[in-house]
Amino acid sequence: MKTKPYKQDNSALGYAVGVTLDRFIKSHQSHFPFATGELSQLLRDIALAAKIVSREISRAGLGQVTGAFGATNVQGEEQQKLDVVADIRFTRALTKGGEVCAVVSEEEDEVIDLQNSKGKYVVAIDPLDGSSNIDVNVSIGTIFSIYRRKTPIGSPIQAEDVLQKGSEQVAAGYVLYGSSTMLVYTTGMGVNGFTYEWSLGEFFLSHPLMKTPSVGNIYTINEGLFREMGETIKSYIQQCKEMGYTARYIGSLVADFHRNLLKGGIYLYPSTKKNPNGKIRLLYEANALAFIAEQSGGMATDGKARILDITPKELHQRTPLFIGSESMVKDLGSFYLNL
Ligand code: AFP
Repeated sequence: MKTKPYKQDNSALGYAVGVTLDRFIKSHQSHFPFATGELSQLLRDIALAAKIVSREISRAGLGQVTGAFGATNVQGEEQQKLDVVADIRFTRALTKGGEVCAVVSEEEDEVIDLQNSKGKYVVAIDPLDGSSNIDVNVSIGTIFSIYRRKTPIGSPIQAEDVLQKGSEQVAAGYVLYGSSTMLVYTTGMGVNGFTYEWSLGEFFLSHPLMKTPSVGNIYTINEGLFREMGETIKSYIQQCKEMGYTARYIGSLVADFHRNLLKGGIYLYPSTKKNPNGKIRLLYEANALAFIAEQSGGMATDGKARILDITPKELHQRTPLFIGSESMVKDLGSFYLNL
């Protein structure tokens, strides 16, 4: 009988489109010397919670999960029911997994000490980013940063464990609940994106080794705040218009960032009169996206320094954020003196 050998596609060296997230994580674990599998398990825990949250979101109009929860978070923002649901789902997954000792969440005033004497990782998370878009069926997301704790395992959690610079992240990512649900993450060796196939209950590699275009033509900013902005940023916006750039603003950072990552562009949230330190939170929004931006060839700055070099002083610290295609962020730099 004539047979035909099956031709395996090895060309992508472990980055073959269609590989499951689980298999991908496992096959890349060996790239880390002394890997124990805990970070891999932690990423799986996050993926599991993301699937559950994705399910809750997809039923948002049907269940009783839309609308305000009736409380405000530490930042004085009204919590939505799905904010609270997502916070519970992710915290539960991180607690059960056993690899994490502490969680910093947008929805919690204090650090959550998981009372896990074996956990060596700290997670900073915005469980549901873009809350104002929940009730109107527009894309929202989850953003996470993973750090190795600084103090010895088993000892009480200290400020130095949670207030680490973005450059110390061991992994970071986001989940985008959009026209499909995607998980995009990096462990410092490139950025990979996985699309969720709900009927199979699996994330599959769909966007291997993502690279952002170094030039784009999209600028993303809440221009409704124009009057509240400084002169420098106003001039930059004017230049964007003169260059014929396209304005795109969803109001969910993950969705705005993801579009610009794929198409090329710049996202700007400057300081305003209302938010003199900017609005975006350093620990669980800016740092993760800055890590991903840099890993995909882009840049992220607060207008003075690289986002990843900022030493945080507070859990819920805010920062101005300018992030996206390298040449666009550099161009913006010519408007700021020390960029
Ligand atoms: P939360 O929904 O998690 O509070 O964050 C929303 C957000 O930080 C970010 O996702 C948006 O890009 C930004 O706020 C939108 O802010 P404006 O409503 O001021 O444009």
